[in-house]
Amino acid sequence: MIYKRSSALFKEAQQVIPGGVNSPVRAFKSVGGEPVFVKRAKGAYITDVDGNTLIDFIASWGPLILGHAYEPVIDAVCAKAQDGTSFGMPTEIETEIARLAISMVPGIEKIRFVNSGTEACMSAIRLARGYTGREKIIKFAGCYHGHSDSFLIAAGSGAVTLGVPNSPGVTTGTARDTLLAAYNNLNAVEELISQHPNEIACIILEPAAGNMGCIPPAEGFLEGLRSLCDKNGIVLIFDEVMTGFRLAAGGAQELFNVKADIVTFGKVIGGGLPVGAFAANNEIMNHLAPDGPVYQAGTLSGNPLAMAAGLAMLEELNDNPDVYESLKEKTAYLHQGLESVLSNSEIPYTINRLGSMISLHFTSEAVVDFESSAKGNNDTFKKFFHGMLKEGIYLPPSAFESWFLNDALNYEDLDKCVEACRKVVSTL
Ligand code: KE4
Repeated sequence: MIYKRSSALFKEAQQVIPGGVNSPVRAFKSVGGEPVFVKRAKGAYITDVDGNTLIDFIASWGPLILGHAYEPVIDAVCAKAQDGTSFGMPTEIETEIARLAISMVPGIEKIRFVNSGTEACMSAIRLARGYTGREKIIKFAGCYHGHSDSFLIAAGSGAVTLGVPNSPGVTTGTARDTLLAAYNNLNAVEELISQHPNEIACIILEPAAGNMGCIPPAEGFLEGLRSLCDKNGIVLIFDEVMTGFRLAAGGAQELFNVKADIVTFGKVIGGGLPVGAFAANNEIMNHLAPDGPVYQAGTLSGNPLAMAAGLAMLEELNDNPDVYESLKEKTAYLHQGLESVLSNSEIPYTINRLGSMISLHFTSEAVVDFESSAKGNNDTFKKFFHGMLKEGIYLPPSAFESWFLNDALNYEDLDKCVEACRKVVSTL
């Protein structure tokens, strides 16, 4: 694979954009080397600026669950654009997609659209704080909810409890209100609740984590959080930016049959355009401006082009629910293929999988939280990533990410991924 043009474009980009990218994970910092610049993509295949064709296992970090440049989405956006791109006034299509999302997702009665998953999660914790009158939040080490200050908090020393900023610019005051627990550890949550009686507004988590690699919730974990929140008047927030409309039409709430109080969305709900959303029952959502006192706003929220893309995507998923079984079977097939290669190698590995999310960790330990995910051998991952890229397989450029399958992938593509894995593993 030649990356001459990508390399030249990267040098140019770095002159005018920090790190040459508009989102850090794209810069290949954790795998080394230089990012690939995309020219176009269709279905499961990316064509980069050097003319290389890559089989895509990121799907733009999740949104493109039906593949790139999906006709109904493209047609909807092109048609909508003829009528104008933005008005800052209410439009009918916002109600249409709101009605459809509410019909697909359990337990929500109203939904507010924003422009990113970050905005959705940031607004959801403000709503929870406004609704409960409490200030602290509990999040889990390794879960990512976007880049707003309350979430850029790493674990304190020792036991994962008092948050400390993990980015300059986040104040200690903000960090003080973010409490941390280890994912899948109910006792840690109980401990925090007993240390902070009546102070905790919400618990926010990825109901199945995708930002430590893919980590499904342990048996009883979600149910346990639901009952702790009920007992202590705490709002349970499922951050379904990744899992929403991906694990099932009704997301993780449907898959695990556990109800959150507030659910956040991103990625799939926008069909590849910038859309985030947060939703809850009327009692909670009616606290939101302009009906209620909790303020939240956005010039491009509910943008007609983004709504057209999202509506077309949700309609496709709602009308063809078999896609979830198809994605699950393809991901299981891939899992089996990777196992068949790795189990015959000397390399310690663990594969986690849930629905169309899968991740490969170069550790023999079970990966159940951030600490165990961090035990993966990153040097091996780097070599694996670049080896697979050379074979035309595009994986997430970080060991702390989930792979996302799209339904445009066929079994031949999956076999190519397994064959590439076989070749690369023999060189590790
Ligand atoms: P955005 O602001 O990037 O749209 O969404 C933030 C977010 C919130 N919640 C979850 C569970 C998420 O996974 C994300 C964003 N995911 C990352 C990938 N792990 C986006 C990729 C990037 O940062 O460029």
